Amino acid sequence: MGTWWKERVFYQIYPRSFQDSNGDGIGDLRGIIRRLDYLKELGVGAVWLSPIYDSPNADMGYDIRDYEKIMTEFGTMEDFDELLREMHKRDIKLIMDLVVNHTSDEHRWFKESRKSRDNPYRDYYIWRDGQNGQEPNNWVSFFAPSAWHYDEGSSQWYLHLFADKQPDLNWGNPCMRREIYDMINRWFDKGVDGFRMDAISFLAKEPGLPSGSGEGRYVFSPEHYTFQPRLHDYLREMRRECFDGRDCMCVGETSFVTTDIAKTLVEGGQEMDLLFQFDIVEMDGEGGKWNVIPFDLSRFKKIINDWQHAIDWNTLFWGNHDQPRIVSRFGCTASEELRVRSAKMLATAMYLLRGTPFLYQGEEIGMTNYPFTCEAELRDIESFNLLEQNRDREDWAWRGIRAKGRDNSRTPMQWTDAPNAGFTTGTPWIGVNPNYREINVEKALAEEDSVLHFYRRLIALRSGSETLQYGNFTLLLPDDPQLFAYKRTLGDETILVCCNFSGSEAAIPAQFAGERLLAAGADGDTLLPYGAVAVRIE
Ligand code: ISL
Ligand code: CA
Repeated sequence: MGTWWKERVFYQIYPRSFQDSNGDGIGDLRGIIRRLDYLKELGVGAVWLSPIYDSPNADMGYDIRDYEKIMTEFGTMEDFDELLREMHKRDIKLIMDLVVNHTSDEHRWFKESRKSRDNPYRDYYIWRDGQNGQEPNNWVSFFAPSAWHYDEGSSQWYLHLFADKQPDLNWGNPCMRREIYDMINRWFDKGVDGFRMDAISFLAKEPGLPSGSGEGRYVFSPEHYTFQPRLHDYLREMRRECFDGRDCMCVGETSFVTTDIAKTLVEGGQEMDLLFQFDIVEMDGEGGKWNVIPFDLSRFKKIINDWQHAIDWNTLFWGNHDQPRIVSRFGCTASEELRVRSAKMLATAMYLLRGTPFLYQGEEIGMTNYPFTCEAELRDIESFNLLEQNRDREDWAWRGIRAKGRDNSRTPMQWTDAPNAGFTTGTPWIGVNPNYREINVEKALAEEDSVLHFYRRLIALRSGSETLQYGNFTLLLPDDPQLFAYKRTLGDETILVCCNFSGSEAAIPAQFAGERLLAAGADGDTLLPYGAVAVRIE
């Protein structure tokens, strides 16, 4: 017991959209400093900061031009040092985003690399000759039709699993790896407490880069670049070179992970401490995220139960900067009452499980998806690519964007009912959700029953309870069509949680009689639609 990253609640900040301090419409580091007391009062013990490094923003900071310079719009290195100091003063840990599957094409290494085939940096990236004037293989990119881009100057193609402005680094090159480790260590020397490892599943590509099997010119081929044997070598090396011997943590963003692969990553403490799995956030997509299907409670229960038992310690999250807003997604926004209640229910369902909670900014006030209607309102390269490739079925693409587009979670944090929700005095870089007069921090603070106050109580409850932190997990009522329920036990203490995921009332089963620790929409023995209750049993 006593591991800080198991006991603290994490809060993800997307800096561009959190708080602007100088009226340029872009959130910045000084804006974050201004809101640290807010986070402290919420009960947050650690912050994950999405990338704040110098970037041309083809993918909003996930395309890094210089790992050791702060993005000009966000501030200076002095601002960063002050932010870190102010966080530590409040006993809030800071973890940074580590984006090392790729850099920006404007990174110094890539500019060198593309100069000529014999440049010393050539091998820092993945260059290949074409095949009969076409791409070296048929891999599709997440943000473009092909994962290859032809470089006129040196007459070869480079690999980019994401945008063409995000060339993949060649992890087979030991000099490149050394430079990455040195960079990580310099951030540690500054005092940061850990890293969230972006797109970490993809670092090692299958030797020979074989084409994927499937129809069509470009084929989705994750089997050739996820969890390759060498990935484990790189992660162990990184651990030895950077993490060992420090009081730090790292959490991997492990797209495509299974419970079996997860064991190899987190067991034995040799590769990563925690990981983000995708099974929950991929539940409402059929054959890809854009074919939206309804929430399926029995499937949800199975996923949670499998993960809770598969590995010792999970991450618990509903959202992040790549996901839509959870209350619009798996809750209910049909009325203000149901928005508030379902937001509380979702928090109860997820954050009393065994693992480390990661809240995404705005979730704690129940922020919702944005009613996007036209391309001018969008900013995300993934959505532009989707529209571009689906001109023949734009209605389908727009349904996907409204339900799942990443911009839903990137609209500005809603602080007050002042113009632009108190986020900026200028013009925000992306539109503020029109519902900010009803949904904002100031209003939520003033209302005892708000989602925000509920999150505070929930975090305080969890932080003060060894049973909720370290207790065993048992799924209850596995076949109930409305209720998601579970038990946490430690020593002779038992806490039961019961959540109504349906739009109809449900009777609270008799076993849930006990001291009510937390409740939303629990009316006597009835759980109202989207209600939740947590009880301590004698
Ligand atoms: O795109 C995916 C599958 O649809 C994901 O599995 C993908 O691995 C994941 O979205 C990667 O996300 C991270 O890296 C991206 C960046 O755009 C995201 O914002 C970041 O979270 C590239 O750096
Ligand atoms: Ca600013």
